[in-house]
Amino acid sequence: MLVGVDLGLPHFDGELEELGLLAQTAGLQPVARITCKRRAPDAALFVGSGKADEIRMLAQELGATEVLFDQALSPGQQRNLERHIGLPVNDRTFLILEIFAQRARSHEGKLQVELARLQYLSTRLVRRWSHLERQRGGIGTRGGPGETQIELDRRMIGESIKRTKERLEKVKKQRGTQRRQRQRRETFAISLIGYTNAGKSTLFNALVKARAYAADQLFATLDTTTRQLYLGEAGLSVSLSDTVGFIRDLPHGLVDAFQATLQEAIDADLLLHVVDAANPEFPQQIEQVMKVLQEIGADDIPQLLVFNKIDALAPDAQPLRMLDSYALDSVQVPRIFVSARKLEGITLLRQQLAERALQAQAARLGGKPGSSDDPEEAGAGP
Ligand SMILES: Nc1nc2c(ncn2[C@@H]2O[C@H](COP(=O)(O)OP(=O)(O)OP(=O)(O)O)[C@@H](O)[C@H]2O)c(=O)[nH]1
Ligand SMILES: [Mg+2]
Repeated sequence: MLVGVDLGLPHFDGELEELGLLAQTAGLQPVARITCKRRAPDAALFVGSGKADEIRMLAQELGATEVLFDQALSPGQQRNLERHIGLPVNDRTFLILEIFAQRARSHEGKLQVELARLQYLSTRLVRRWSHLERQRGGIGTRGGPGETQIELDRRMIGESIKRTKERLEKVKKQRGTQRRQRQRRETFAISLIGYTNAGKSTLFNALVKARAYAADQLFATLDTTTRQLYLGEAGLSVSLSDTVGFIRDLPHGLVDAFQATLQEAIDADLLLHVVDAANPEFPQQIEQVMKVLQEIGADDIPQLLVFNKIDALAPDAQPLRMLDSYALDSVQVPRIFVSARKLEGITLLRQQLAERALQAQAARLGGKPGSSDDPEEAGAGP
């Protein structure tokens, strides 16, 4: 059962569409959606106790097995809600962590997710041991057997966190060497970035004819895939990377854990910022992507906006020109319209990429004496 609480914030999703998609991606089937309005969250239950009763009754009636909140719950609120409703209660953060855990494939990805989960869990330990808590309450003194157990588990988690961090450090060092090798190759590097489900993997496949996993799920891609893309138009090859999608309110532990991966993924000469033009929320999604880019210090990399899914736009919403510009943080950025699925606009996109790769090459060669400032070439024109 999905629950959303409208606290008057701009990105409130009244249909709980994204939460529903997240739930489905995690393998759950939404049976009902409940939303309500509040000026501020209730300290104990997040919603009022009347609303909590309503959730409990509807959940019983429909046979729901879990309640998911679109907003982040404090460990205390989560615990109280579980007691009140009698079902597991989780929030968006937990759901995203679950999906990342299910999806992670590479050794490093698994370690990163593990770290983020351990950190999330360490603040919420108590609720898994609620029977011990009751026991402690019954005795009426602090420091009973329950508390000792919790402390023990905390310490174990603390040690796991330390171990995972160490292993992660080791993997990162290895990857650092790989990256230096790549930088020496001097190929023009392009990364596909964008909000989750925008169509990055579909576009990646359309461009390199690879078969990256694309699905109507959130976070279909977690690990970065890189391929060579030959641009006949320019007579050169560039590297193209498909990366993990961004989402609003990405859990903090995850941002930290994935920072290295994200930074490496977007360690590019050009970012192809893919946007789901058919999603009415696209301006907010662009904003979220820009925010993450800023957080990881990548907002100065040149961008080319790719407005995807034009096949899904109504006839009266079709673009007038396939290439124009769009104001990103009040800077005009070139924008191109495509349909990765119907392979529309791909040729134009390739031309754009070729142009940029050639410009970069000219700039690089221009730095070296005697190559592009060739006097014969300069005098050859009419
Ligand atoms: N109608 C339409 N659907 C598209 C287009 N491109 C992609 N899709 C669909 O959008 C969904 C998401 O596509 P993906 O390529 O997996 O998106 P992604 O950005 O890689 O998503 P994550 O890896 O989850 O971040 C899939 O169901 C695609 O079939 C398009 O041009 N038109
Ligand atoms: Mg993908």
